[in-house]
Amino acid sequence: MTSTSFYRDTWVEVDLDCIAANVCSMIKHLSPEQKVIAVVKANGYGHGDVQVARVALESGAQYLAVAFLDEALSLRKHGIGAPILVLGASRPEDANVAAEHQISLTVYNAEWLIEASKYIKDDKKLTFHLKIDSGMGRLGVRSEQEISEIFEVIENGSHFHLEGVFTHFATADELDLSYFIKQFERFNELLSTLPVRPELVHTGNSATGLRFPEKTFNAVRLGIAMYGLTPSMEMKEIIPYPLKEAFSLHSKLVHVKKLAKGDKVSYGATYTAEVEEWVGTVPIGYADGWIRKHQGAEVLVSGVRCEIIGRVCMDQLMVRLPKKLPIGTQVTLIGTQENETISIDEVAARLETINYEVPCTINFRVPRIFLKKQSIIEVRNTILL
Ligand code: PMH
Repeated sequence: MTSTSFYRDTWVEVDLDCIAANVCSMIKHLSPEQKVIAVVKANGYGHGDVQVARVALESGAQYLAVAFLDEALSLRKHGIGAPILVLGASRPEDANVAAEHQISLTVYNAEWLIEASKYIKDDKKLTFHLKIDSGMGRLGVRSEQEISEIFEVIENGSHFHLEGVFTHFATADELDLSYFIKQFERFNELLSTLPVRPELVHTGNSATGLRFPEKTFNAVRLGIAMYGLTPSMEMKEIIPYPLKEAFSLHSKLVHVKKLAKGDKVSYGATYTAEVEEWVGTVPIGYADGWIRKHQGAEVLVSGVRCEIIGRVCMDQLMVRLPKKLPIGTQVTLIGTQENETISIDEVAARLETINYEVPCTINFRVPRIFLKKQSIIEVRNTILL
């Protein structure tokens, strides 16, 4: 299924040893009965869902989570047999597809179950996790009444297996804990009204797992920290173990030329050479997710920070070089060259966003190379699939 070739000089490298180390660190940080649910939605936060899922499971994660049923089905199609939870909303008419593929869905209202039972074949059972909205205001039941209606449906039918109950915190990554504590208390209140407690109870994302493992019950939904990124800048000082950043983004110079004083560069001719200078063209642009806001920012070429000059185009951008450099010289947009590093956090700050958004938005057009022990073990070029 995976295309192993690519024909352009731009790629993402994903160091799977970093993912493995981050999963192992969280497992060590938790108590032995607590499980890790590896969150691989959005193509593994842009890293590659199948490859991250495999390495997370090899490293001791016991469960996977995605946002949508399609993502879960894609993991199944790639031979991943581990339990998978769909965290987002699914349609009741798709319940049988989920049941057939042993994919667990998130449920938060009784009518959904009644509707879904019309679609689930008699020999199938849908496994689901009940979502409690303790204050995120996104998905979930908010009252005891809604919970009892759900139990009424499952007790009167044979189509459903309640495997888990969970909630999601809105502020676990903030130093001010007041809202977090409110949510924790509300979750406990509603949890205590369940007639039976399912096998899995989980509240925690990375921030909660890192800071309050004792408040995550028996599983942590590990996302951002598995990719080696801190859940927030505020939390940087209080991360209990080192996180290893797995994602880097590279390209190459495909054209190098000397500009004369007064020559202009790119759309709008917004950049003018003040003196004679060397300029390189790099084949990455906003259609890859490297958006126009990067104009004026730095990339690494031969270990030196070089400015992106002129507007970022759809498929290309230009950088000012310290000297004439050969075609094929590597350009690192995220990652390390010699003694210089451009981290995802630096890029996020430049874009006035959070680190989560940066790898997620480097899209399918950029092939992913997967490394273990610094050797390439797989290449995934979605565009040729
Ligand atoms: N559980 C749920 C329900 C989530 O939505 C997320 C991340 C996680 C766990 C993992 O969180 P972490 O990456 O902080 O560990 N969801 C999102 C989101 O919807 N927007 O940004 C992150």
